Amino acid sequence: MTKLALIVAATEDLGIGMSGNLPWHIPKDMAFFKKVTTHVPKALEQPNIQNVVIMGRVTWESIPPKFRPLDNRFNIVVSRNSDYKLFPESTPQQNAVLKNSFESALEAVDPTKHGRVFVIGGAQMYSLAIGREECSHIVLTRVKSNVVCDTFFPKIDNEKFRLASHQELEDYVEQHVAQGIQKSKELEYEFTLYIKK
Ligand code: FOL
Repeated sequence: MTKLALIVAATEDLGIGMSGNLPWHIPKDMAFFKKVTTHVPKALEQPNIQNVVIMGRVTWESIPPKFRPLDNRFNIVVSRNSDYKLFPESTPQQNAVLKNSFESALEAVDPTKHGRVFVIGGAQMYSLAIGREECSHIVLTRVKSNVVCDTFFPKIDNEKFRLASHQELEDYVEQHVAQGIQKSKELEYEFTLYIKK
């Protein structure tokens, strides 16, 4: 059973998106996202292993074209429309595939080639993933402001997940992480981790 991790930035009321985009621009959080999703755990490190990012079609379209597919990660995009073109006017990229359900996205993960599996959004993918037994970690950047959102992360059941310590977060991501409240222009945020009980 391949474990699943969710990674997300969300407000106190779990807002994650507005009109198909992120409601904020926090460069250090984006750098954290890139580092965490790219880093293959030391225990798995072998040449040619990369992590997987699973996302819905709306999230795929929200990533600036110059960053798509996310580099050094195997990108799996979910759309019920099997005719959807990930690269409408250019050649398909080998680290990006389209799957027509969350279930078939999981089946496309190959433990001999892939390291960690991250679900990176949006709301529909998170809701499908969080309920699964394989979902072991939620890497949550808590945005401490109320930003208007139209898309929300599902409620985190505290009977199923516990807030981990900062040390557990650093141990999980195998890197130093800024501790406590961070500031980015007018926004405050904090890097947190939830672990399946
Ligand atoms: N998790 C966290 N913590 N913050 C986020 O902003 C976030 N965003 C998504 C999922 N989980 C998240 C989904 N949205 C890119 C853009 C949007 C996006 C995810 C990724 C993106 O372009 N990433 C590039 C880096 C871009 C840059 O350096 O500005 C990458 O290579 O990861």
